[in-house]
Amino acid sequence: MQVKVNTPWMAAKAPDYPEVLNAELAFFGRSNVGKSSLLNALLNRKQLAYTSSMPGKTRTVNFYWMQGDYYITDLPGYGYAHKQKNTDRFAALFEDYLASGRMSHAFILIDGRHAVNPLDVQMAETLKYLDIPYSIVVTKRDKLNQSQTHAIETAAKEAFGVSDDELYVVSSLKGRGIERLKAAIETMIQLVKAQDN
Ligand SMILES: Nc1nc2c(ncn2[C@@H]2O[C@H](COP(=O)(O)OP(=O)(O)OP(=O)(O)O)[C@@H](O)[C@H]2O)c(=O)[nH]1
Ligand SMILES: [Mg+2]
Repeated sequence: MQVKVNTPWMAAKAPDYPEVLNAELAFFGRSNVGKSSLLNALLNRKQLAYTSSMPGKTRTVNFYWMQGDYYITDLPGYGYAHKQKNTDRFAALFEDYLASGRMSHAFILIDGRHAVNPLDVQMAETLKYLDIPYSIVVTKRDKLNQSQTHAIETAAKEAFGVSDDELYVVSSLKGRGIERLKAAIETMIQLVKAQDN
């Protein structure tokens, strides 16, 4: 199995996942929060990861091969499903992925324009239970002013129990905060590699 640089490896269930690499970072978050857009911003690509203003664009676990030999996975958004059939399918997809033991670190993306959502807190609890370290990424910074940004930062630190170091505020549209996140990911990958050696 060889993962291609320019195409994501898409899998709905564990037997279809690609070979494990040095590390794997995952993007979680509600539908439409901007997971795929952030991935594009990190990859410096406009439309490698499929984005849409219609929620529910991403429907599989999409593995993106990153230089330095790790994956970032783009997941479907939770909290959105047209039909019961989709709810069941997504539940199985998340169960498989969470149980896979592949993740080195998770990012929970939250939309800065909304109050902290219980679904995101629940996701954080699940990750904690599974002993998977996580950080919070506030998205769509370009839609927020200074005081709104400050308010969501404070609320996120409180609700998710993260420190300033584990909290990122980005705009994939404008590029704001992307360099800091990139640098943090770089450091994480080096640490994981050092631990493995
Ligand atoms: N203003 C602004 N809009 C953004 C930003 N990031 C994403 N969006 C918009 O938000 C919408 C959803 O973005 P996606 O990246 O597809 O969101 P997603 O989380 O991958 O959505 P699902 O795949 O449905 O879970 C699109 O219309 C994007 O253009 C941002 O930084 N600023
Ligand atoms: Mg998406």
